[in-house]
Amino acid sequence: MALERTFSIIKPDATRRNLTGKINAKFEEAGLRIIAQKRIQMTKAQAGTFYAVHAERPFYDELCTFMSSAPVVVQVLEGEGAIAKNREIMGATNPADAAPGTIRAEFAESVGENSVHGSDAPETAAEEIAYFFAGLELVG
Ligand code: DAT
Ligand code: MG
Repeated sequence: MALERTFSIIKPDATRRNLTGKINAKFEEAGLRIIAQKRIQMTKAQAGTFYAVHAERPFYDELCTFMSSAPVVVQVLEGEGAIAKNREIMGATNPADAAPGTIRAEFAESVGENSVHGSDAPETAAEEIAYFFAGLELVG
């Protein structure tokens, strides 16, 4: 399996509850390396661009309001098969369906406020990393 990079967000529901360290521990224990990380607060327009793929979904406005409601931690995770591995560590979108031990099973509050984002494919990972980070900020 190849060394990959994926993009991750620790969402407002998690930063509000001071869960950044506990979530990062899950990534590191699973062998993912945090090679870039910063705390930012997005505007609603910036969240809207990030989630443009969901623009036609009924929850889009609520999603963009939530994602801009408080600080988030944006990060790049590196490791063998990092994209799929991170999706496993995160668990299913709806915490009610998330496997025991996953971040969403342990921490998510609802399907909308579900603690973490993770890229779903190599193309989206590259686009999402480039939206938030300059190349020089990735220190692998
Ligand atoms: P994921 O974050 O697991 O990749 P997704 O890409 O389908 O899930 O959706 C992006 C985000 O949109 C998700 O993390 C939370 C929100 N969302 C998805 N489905 C939703 C729903 N049925 N109701 C409210 N928010 C939802
Ligand atoms: Mg997604």
